[in-house]
Amino acid sequence: MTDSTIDRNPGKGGETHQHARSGSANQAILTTNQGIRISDNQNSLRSGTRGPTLLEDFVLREKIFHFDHERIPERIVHARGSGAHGYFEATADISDLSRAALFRKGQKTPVFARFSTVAGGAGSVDTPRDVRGFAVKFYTTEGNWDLVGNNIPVFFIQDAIKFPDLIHAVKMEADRAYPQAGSAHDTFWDWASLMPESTHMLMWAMSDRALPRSLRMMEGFGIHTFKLVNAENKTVFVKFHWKPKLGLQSTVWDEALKLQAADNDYHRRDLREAIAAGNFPEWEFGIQVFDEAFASRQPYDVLDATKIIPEEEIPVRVIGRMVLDRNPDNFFAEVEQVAFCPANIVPGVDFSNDPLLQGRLFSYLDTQKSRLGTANFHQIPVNQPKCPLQNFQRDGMMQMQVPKGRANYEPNSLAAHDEEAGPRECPRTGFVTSSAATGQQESGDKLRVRAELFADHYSHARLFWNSQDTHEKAHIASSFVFELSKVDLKHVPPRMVANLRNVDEKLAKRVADGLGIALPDKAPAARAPVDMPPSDALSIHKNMKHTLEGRSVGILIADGSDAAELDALTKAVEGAKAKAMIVAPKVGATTLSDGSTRKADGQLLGTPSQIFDAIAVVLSAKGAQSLAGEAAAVGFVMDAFGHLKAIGASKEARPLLEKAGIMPDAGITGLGPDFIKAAARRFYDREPKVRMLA
Ligand code: HDE
Repeated sequence: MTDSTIDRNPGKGGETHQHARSGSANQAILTTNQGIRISDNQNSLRSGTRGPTLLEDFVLREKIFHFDHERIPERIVHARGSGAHGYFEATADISDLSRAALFRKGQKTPVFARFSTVAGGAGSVDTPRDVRGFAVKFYTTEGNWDLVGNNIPVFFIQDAIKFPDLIHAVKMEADRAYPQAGSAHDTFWDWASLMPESTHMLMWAMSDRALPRSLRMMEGFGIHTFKLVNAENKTVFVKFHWKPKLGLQSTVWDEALKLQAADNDYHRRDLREAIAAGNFPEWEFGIQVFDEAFASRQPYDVLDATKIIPEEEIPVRVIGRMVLDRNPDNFFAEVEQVAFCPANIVPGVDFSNDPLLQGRLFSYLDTQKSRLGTANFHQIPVNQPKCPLQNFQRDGMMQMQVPKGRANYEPNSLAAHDEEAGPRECPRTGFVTSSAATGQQESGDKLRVRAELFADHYSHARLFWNSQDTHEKAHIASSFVFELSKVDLKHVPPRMVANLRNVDEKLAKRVADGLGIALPDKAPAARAPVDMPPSDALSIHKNMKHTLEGRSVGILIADGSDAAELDALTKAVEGAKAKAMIVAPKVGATTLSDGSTRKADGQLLGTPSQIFDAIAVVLSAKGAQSLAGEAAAVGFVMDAFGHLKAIGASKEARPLLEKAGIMPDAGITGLGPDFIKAAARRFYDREPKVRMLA
């Protein structure tokens, strides 16, 4: 036995073994939470060698007790998420629009961002068809601003009062606790088909927006209309946008499904590895600014979160960038405990009267108290503002601060010196609600009603549909077919298709045909939809970048692969700022043509091509012949073909491609520069060759 092993065997002659790792002289010493040094972390205290464990063992009790309480209630929505630290940098002067310090040109503000799926639990998978949360906490010099948005610019509902119904319907069904992380089930479509206001969001959720390739390749949106307020208290309306530097990229549905088996943690791993490798994810931050006059001219209500403002009408003006450059040190302490709240706002930004936003202002504070167990959750490091925080709020569970003195109320006249009397409000620089600042009156009867234009449920769904290209339309129609095909309640799919007839007759027909049901009568629309000019900004395909940057290429090799070919290819992939990952039947060592050996990054059976953006096959004739008899190798190339990826192959590797039934196609190349060019994109034109879409 060496001194670095632990002897768990009973000792000779009945003596108790207590050998633990013995560290070097400067190794940290293990203690209890009270700082008491622990002599033995291997054996609990018992009465005699084979006797009962003693209650006196405070080391054991504290350790187990802490462990028993290691989990906190998971978020009711957005339970599964990944996060990172970084900074926001203001790159334009918008002092005419907002007095917020974080928007001063050149100002750098630390941020913490968390991305999430909505429906699944914390232990679910990363790639279901779902909306992604996009929440950013800006630690500004004037307090924390939380922009808690999604990767889709609209929402399912117009009024916060419907949120619990939406979430109950979409999450796992109450009696059976499945499905875990998807909307393809009875209760969701039952609810959605009865809620025509959800139609626009459904179009987005059925599109490839709900299947992002990477958290680094999706847009983010503040969704609601907010306000910016300048130093003269002049206000304008604003929508917030995040645009990824790597461009938009989504997976295809079959790929997303298979990714759930290939790597549950696909997005989480991708984000962490990119940051660890110094490939810091980056987004441009943009604003759409408009005024009351613009708002009142539109055929929709800007306070309705189921509507967008077309970028062709009001272009997005880039005013900053966010870079995520540091991984969390501890997932629980930071990603799990981060507490976002849309009500956290700074002077220079303000809320609008969007009835969905107004409901959120209350909800999040409440949820954090129950989730994190105390009103003092703002003292958890990831939630702490990075500017002075002083008030007379006191005590409560887990209070970490130790305020001095008697002054815990104001006004007071306790002290001769101001600093001993505690803080006072500051009308000059403090937050002022914009309507109060401008003297604008907000009054009216107490009513449970929505403004008239909220009754238009279809115009924007139609605008979205009309803005998609042929491939995107086929994906949307097919997703409706897939999701509704999972619904057992026979009356629900026709009701949904009846709603879709208000969006587009052809879409409704494609979905009905795909389901094999008769086209139902058109659902009556509460307000007749209007036609709006298509908007390119709504299409992923029109906003994709043909680039390999930030992507990964899987290279399949086996014994006998050509060493020079492999080296040249690896260099070319890395030169295009992508990751080259070697996949081989044996992970330890593959012997190449020149006798050298290569370690693989992944073993063939556990590393399917779904996890790569493009693949290359570098095989000798013998290697290709033997891999043609291995289902995992055939599947590797067949799936890459089905997922519309570029495939580079040496001449000798062709038999494997033939075995996989791969046809000639623009994305099938040799291993030279033509492969690097092809690997920078997907080949959507190939799709009719590989699957039947609705
Ligand atoms: Fe949330 N939402 N939400 N939500 N939401 C939560 O807060 C809620 C809504 C969003 O990474 C919860 O801390 C209500 C819209 C994100 O920690 C909870 C309503 C949008 C996250 C909550 C909405 C969002 C949440 C659950 C209707 C897009 C994850 C745990 C009025 C703009 C934040 C938590 C993170 C989280 C309530 C609607 C985005 C329960 C009542 C619209 C990204 O408080």
